[in-house]
Amino acid sequence: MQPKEITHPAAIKTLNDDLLPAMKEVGDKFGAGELILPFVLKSAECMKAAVAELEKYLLKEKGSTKGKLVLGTVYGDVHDIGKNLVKTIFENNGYTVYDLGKQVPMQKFLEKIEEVKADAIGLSALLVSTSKQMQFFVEHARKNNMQIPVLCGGAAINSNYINRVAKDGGIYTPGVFYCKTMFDGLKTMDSLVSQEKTQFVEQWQKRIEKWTETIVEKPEENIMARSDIKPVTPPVPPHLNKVIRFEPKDIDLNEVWKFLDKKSLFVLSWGLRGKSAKESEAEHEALFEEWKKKILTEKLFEPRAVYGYFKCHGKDGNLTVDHPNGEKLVFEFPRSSRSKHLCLADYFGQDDVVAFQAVTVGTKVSDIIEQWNKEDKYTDAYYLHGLAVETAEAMAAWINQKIKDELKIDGKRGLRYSWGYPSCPDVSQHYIVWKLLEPEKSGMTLTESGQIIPEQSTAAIVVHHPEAEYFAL
Ligand code: B12
Repeated sequence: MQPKEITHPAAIKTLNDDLLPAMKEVGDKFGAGELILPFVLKSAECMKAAVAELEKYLLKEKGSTKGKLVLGTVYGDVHDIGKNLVKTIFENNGYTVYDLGKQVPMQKFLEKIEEVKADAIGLSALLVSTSKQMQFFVEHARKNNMQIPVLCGGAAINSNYINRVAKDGGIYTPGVFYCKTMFDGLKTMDSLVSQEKTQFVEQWQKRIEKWTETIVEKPEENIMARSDIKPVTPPVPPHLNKVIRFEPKDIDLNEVWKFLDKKSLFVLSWGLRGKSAKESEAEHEALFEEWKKKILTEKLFEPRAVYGYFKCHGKDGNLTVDHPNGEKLVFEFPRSSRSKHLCLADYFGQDDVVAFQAVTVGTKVSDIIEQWNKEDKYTDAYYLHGLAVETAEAMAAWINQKIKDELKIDGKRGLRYSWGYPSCPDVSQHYIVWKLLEPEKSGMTLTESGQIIPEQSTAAIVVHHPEAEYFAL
């Protein structure tokens, strides 16, 4: 093919006057709830294909990018749907994104920033425990007088946290920006690469100077506080100290999908919200059926589950579980400072029984999602990710029901609590569960921060006590 001597003016015009404005409009319509996320991704796919075509006529001149973003999910965190969406939207709005993947050590970020002279860095995290990496990065950048603006996003962070990270230890003047969505990130990046950058950063600095943290007054922790929960006679489990494992061949996904929360699938995981969602509801029911068929025929999921019953006793906020090897494993559960002063350990008496479970839809699906994103099949990757997420939740409900059936408890008895949620916030307690259930023998391992690999996995403790309820601390 003829080396590109010149950039074809029509190509530039099409890019700047038609395609980029069209993607901008897509973003605005999404922001206004007039377009659902799958259609945003479909537009991004068209944009990618159009730009690929245009590139035949575009001389890849130096600087023929709106800006360079180094992006990744922080160290210890395996969740990348958020990061992938940011990459898709930034790339299809003229930016060059250096995607370093997930579980990215700080050193790798620093090297890439230096290598490509990035205009900004984008950090993503799903859990509070891993979002600390954002603080560590800003502390390092501040200490080394770096000048790179930092964009932060993810399910478990908020502006309060990011403002604190930006201000503690002296305002990090290049800016630390909390981005609730990918489009917030895009707006911030547009300002950071525009002529108005200096003003934009100065306005941010002024805002952060005035910003003071809204401290939520917590009632004095009264260590003597106790809940009125009285232990009950525990149900008799069919076995003790025995780990039950389900391999993919043992799991009928059609059975599991009976526990799937379709509302959460359509609205939360498939992004069907806003005005245009109503019109396409029927369409998505059909899509759900189609995807289930595809997952079964192409074996896209490798569902596995483990659970078991163990002897235990609760005392003074600690739940001590008897490991079959005689070891006493202790879960220190926090006590709520709210009126009932609830604590998970209160639900267990002297000679009691507790069940633990861990489930996953496997690694294969994460690899396929990654592959499809590389092939710019963003929409399919998004739909598959959403179904994987909800199937992981459905697996947890399916096993939970099995435990309730075996313990002959029903109704709302047998609540399952997952670490990282308010009643038991410390995900590092997954390490204790891994000693009891050995989920690694079913393909589930833990990162340093206690996150589960594969990404679409959950773990939980099942409480048989009839008065058990979900509570905040
Ligand atoms: C779906 C979900 C899951 C799914 C997986 C999610 C995934 N991403 O793969 C499953 C069911 C597997 C799961 C598991 C767990 N989860 Co969960 N999960 C959620 C849920 C409901 C939605 C998260 C999500 O995927 N959102 C959709 C994506 C697209 O949004 P996002 O990642 O936030 O990204 C968007 C923005 O944040 C932004 N963004 C993100 N990153 C970046 C970066 C930049 C630079 C920019 C500009 C923007 C940006 O743009 C993206 C698009 O707009 C949240 C609650 C919530 N509503 O957020 C809880 C939540 C994150 N989970 C939570 C927990 C505790 C867990 C478990 C630890 C529970 C357990 N013990 O088993 C496990 C851990 C799993 C593991 N592998 O370790 C807690 C975390 C709290 C905490 N302590 O940190 C949450 C907050 C629920 C809660 N209310 O407490 N979870």
